[in-house]
Amino acid sequence: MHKQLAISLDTPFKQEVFEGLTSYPKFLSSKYIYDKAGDKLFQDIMNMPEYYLTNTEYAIIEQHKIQLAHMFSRGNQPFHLIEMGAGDGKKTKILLRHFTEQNLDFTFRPIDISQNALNQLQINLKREIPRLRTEPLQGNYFETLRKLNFNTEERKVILFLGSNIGNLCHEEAIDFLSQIQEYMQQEDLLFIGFDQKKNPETILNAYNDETGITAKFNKNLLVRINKELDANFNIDCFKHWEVYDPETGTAKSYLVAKSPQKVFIQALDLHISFKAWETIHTEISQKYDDRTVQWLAEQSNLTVIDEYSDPKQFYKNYLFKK
Ligand code: AVJ
Repeated sequence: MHKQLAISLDTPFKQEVFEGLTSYPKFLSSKYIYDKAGDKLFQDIMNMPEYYLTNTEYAIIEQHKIQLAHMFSRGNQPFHLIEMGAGDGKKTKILLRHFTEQNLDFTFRPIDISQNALNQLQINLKREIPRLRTEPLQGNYFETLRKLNFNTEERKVILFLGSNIGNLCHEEAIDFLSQIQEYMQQEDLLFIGFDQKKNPETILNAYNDETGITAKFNKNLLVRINKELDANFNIDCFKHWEVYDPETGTAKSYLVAKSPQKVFIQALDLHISFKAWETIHTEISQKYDDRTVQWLAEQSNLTVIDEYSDPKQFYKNYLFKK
C-alpha cells in the first residue's frame, strides 16, 4: 500500500490560500479577515473617526427613514425586509424601530452565514423591539433567496448595506447584482449602500489610520493562516500599504514584505518565499459615482428609482427595482 499524503485542500480557505500564495503576484481574499478577532477589529474600525462610512450611512438612513417607509411599504402592503449580511444591525435598527412604530406590516429576515450571529441578533431585537417579527435565514445569500421565493408570494425589500459591495470588482459586482435581480419580482426592491468618490486624502486616511487598527485588521489574514493552517508568518516583517486611484475609484490594500521571508504552511505542506518588498494584495474597497452605479445597474438589468445621500455626498444609498 502506498502511503497516502496527509495533505488535502479540503476547505475553500485552504484552496484559496494555496492559490493566492503560489500565484505571482500573490493575493489573498479579504473575506478571510473576518474570524472572531477580525470581526472585533472591524468593529474598532467602524468606531474610528477616520472611517466615515458607517456614521455617514447611519445618518442617511436616519435622515430618510420616513421616505424609506413609504417607498418600502407602498401604502402599507405587507413585505419581507431581507438583510444580506446583517452583522449587529445597528443601522437597520433605525428602520426596524421606525417601521414598527408606524405599524408597517413587515417581517425582518436577516440572512447570514453564521447561525451564531443570527441568534445573537434575534436575542437583541427581541429585547429592544419586542413587537418586531424576526425570522432569520441561515445560509448563503442566493440559496436563501431561492428558498424564500419558493415559500412566499409576499413582496421583498432586500438590503445590502455598509458598502460591502465595494469588496467586489465591477465584474463580480455585476455578477452579484444579476443574481439578486433573478430572484426579484417586478414589485420587489433592492437598497444598497455605495461609498462615493471624494477627496483621495479622506479615503486614504479611512484605510490607513495612524493608530494602526486597519493595519492590524489587514494582518489578521496572516495571523489566521498561522493559527488555522499552522504557518509561521512573522507578522512584524510585513507592512500594511494602501493605495487609492482617484480615476478608477479603487482603494487597494496590500501586505508588503519588508525583507526577504521564508514561510512554511504546515497544513498545506507548502513553502513560500518572499523577495524584499514583494506584495500580497488583500482587499479592494471600491468607490463609486452616479455614472458607475448607473452602468452597474444597466449591466444587471436593474433600474435606479431613487437615491439618498448626506450633505457632503460622501456616501449614497440607491434604491433599485427590476
Ligand atoms: C466592510 C468591505 C465595507 O472596504 O470599507 C474597512 C472593510 N477594510 N477597513 C471597507 C474594511 C478596511 C470595509 N467593508
